[in-house]
Amino acid sequence: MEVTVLGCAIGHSAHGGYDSMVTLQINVEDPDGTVHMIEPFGPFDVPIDGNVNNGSSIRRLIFGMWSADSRVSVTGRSYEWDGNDITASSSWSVIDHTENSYNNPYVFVLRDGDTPPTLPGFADQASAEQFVAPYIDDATGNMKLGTNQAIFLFELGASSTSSSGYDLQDAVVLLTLGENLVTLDANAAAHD
Ligand SMILES: [Ca+2]
Repeated sequence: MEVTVLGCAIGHSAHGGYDSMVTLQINVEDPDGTVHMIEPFGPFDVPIDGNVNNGSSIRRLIFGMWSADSRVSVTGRSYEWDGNDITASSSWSVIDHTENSYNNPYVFVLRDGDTPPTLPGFADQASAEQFVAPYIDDATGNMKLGTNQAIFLFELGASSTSSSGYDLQDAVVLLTLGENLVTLDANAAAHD
């Protein structure tokens, strides 16, 4: 499978303003309930080493053989800074919620044909719709994805859907399943 961070936008005004750190974990659940936790971007629990909120799109390929009826999900977590040494792990703590189920108010999953959310980004951040724009069909305004793809939109800061910070683009992650590297590369090239 291929996991691509299409972008992140979450920050805080405290301590002069800073970008929150975000870590991600991929979960593959076998039909018998065994869960494989994969950390393709660095450790989920160590934000200074696993942070993906760094302004760049990051793509990782994950090799593994899983049965066709395995369930795949993505877990996102954000961290806040205490104002001390920004490079020290001890200065970062988990923001109150970590989201790993999908299609709850804080994790929105987009598949082919779905309508992207129209929420504005918090402050001057780009909106969720702008993050997924390369995957929107101009004619319909709906998502244009392969049957092997899903985009996970995470809200990792706001604890209420009525908060102005609720914008569903704190992390935007594209998951693409493939039988082999060749099909995954062909898929990625189509969006270069
Ligand atoms: Ca945000």
